[in-house]
Amino acid sequence: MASEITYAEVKFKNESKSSGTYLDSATAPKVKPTPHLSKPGCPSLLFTSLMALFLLLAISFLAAFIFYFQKYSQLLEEKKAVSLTHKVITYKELNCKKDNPPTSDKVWSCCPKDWKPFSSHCYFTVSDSASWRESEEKCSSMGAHLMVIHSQEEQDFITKTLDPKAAYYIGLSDAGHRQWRWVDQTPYNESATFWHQGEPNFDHEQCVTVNHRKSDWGWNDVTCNGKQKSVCQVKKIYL
Ligand code: MMA
Ligand code: CA
Repeated sequence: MASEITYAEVKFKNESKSSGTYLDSATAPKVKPTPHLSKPGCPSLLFTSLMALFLLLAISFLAAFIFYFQKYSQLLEEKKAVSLTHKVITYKELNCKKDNPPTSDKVWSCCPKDWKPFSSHCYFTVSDSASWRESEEKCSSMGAHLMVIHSQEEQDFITKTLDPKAAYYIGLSDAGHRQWRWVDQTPYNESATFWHQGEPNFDHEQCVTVNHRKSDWGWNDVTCNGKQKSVCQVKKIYL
């Protein structure tokens, strides 16, 4: 096995003389200097190249990892958005009646079991009391939203079935600065509102209930965290 030893300093003694160093270079044996690829403390070219290659690889892997991680996160977000917008609601039972005359090419108009039909919608009264937000979430979990009232007939239809001693959240709230908004994004039409006399009366009351006062049903603005019953609404299903 060949091994390499590098001498940092070599002194030559003259054989013929008992002591002393060579007097001239001609008499000194030719010592081939070991080819130094590097100075001490300086990495060899091979080592540097390997390190560079390794660094390049590491950076490439890191870049690829970041790239795919971002792609994956984006994909997850999209999937979440899709599952939110395409939420599957299963109604175990539908009550259908033949529309006469049919409003579309579909013949049957249906409401989920225990929901009350009126015009093109179905209504469900939630007797558990909750905040406005929780009530809306409850409706949403059933594929519905808090009731939106656009006519006196619609209000009369539902209030006939309600308890006059209770108040029920409807899908109307103040988006700020008395800007009333319906949960289904339909426009708030001032001329089709049914506020009780003197209502709405407090800026901090940003949610709305329908309740019975002095022999009539009407709207009252209330604080949104108060626990109230509620009415949900969903479009009829046409088959
Ligand atoms: C309560 C509360 C209000 C409502 C008034 C009407 C005292 O506050 O329900 O929202 O406007 O009653 O008197
Ligand atoms: Ca009020």
